Amino acid sequence: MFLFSKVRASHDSSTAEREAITITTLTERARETLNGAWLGTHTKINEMYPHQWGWDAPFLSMGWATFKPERARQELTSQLSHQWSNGMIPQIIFHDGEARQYFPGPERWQAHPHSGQDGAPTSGCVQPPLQAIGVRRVAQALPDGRDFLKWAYPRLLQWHRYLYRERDPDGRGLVYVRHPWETGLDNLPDWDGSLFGFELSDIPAYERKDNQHVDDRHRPDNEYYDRYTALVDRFRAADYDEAAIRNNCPFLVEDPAYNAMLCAANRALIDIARQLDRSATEPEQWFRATSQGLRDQLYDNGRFYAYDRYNETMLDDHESLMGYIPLFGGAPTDRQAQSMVDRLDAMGYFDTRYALPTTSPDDPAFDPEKYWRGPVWGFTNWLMIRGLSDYGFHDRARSIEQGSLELIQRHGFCENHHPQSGEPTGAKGFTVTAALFLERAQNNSCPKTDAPS
Ligand code: 9WN
Repeated sequence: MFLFSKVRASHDSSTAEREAITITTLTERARETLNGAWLGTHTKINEMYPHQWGWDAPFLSMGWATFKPERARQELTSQLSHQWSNGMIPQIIFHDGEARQYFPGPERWQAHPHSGQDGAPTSGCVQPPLQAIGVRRVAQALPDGRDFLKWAYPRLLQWHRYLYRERDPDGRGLVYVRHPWETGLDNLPDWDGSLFGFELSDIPAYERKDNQHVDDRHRPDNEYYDRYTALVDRFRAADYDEAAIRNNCPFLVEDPAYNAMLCAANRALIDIARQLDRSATEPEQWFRATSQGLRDQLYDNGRFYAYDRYNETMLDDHESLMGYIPLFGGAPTDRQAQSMVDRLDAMGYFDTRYALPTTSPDDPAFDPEKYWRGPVWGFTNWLMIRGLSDYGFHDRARSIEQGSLELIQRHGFCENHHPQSGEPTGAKGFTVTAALFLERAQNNSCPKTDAPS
């Protein structure tokens, strides 16, 4: 066993109580959490996010694959079935057509005509492209995994083709995101410069719903929501035509974390192509172009930086995990990886009680209670554990794993936590955390990240 065999927390008064919550008990609770959120074709993230989400769905599928692989297949089948005709896999699928307790809902997006003829309405942007990784994992758990791969592979190819065609128009090997929501790491301080760099015109009235679920102080401020919403309004006005959006969108950012996940997904695609005896030339070219783009254009002095295409500037004012997530996906050289780990140490990411804070405690924008500006998240810890393990930094991976486990033992499956106290700072009953727990518990030997076999 890699990390789950011994849970060694510091010996305070609740240690005995915590150690009594065994992995077996947590596994049962994680399964109950997923079972309770199953909606017949997909998983509701939780009460705050009552729909199917872009990168959450592949994470969820990996959790389901550990005990109900048929549901894992359905999770991804229902997501891939809502692919747009241009290949895009949307950030949100509103399966029952209702906004419910979420803003922005289908009325604000008005993206329905693009969502496929019989499909449910969707939002009109993307999230990190982890689907190929989910598909590969789920196929391993299915008795007829090859059939699933055959069904999914052309859809995955269309998805990656969309990203390279529409989001890398100059062939830099790096795809851009056009909204902070597309990064998945929505409120990192790194995006502030680009998000606040444009004139805001009148925004038609809207009502936030997120702060009805979670205390205001944990969520992005209203001035951020105004800009998030203004970008949505621009996409709608351009009728989701990517060229028109590109010409009129003040937020166009090459995010290294997004591109790193794309690298990892390309590696999964290569592997799937080989399993199906198909040519892997296209995903191989993509992998080479993006990993080289990351190394040559976005790396400097121990970390990766985002590039703002609109303002033609590197976003180097802040220090956040975005700069290190490329350890996942295999782009950095070994030397770069070593410098990244040295820098992670120097920037205090391992100094908080629970690693890894999403923004460095040394950054002036660090806020241990604010969405993506300090709290510890399961999503980012999972990526970093995998990336660090791939490059042989097992001790650091283990310390992140141990802290994550302790947070679950103390507080259950939450969206994110204060990196010092461990108190939940986001939504509760968070299915993705439960799924990632199940995935790690089953695959605790941390195999190499999606390396082509
Ligand atoms: C916007 C669903 C999603 C995650 C994101 C996380 C949060 C949404 C929001 O929740 O974003 O997509 O309304 O804040 O930032 O990573 O996919 O869990």
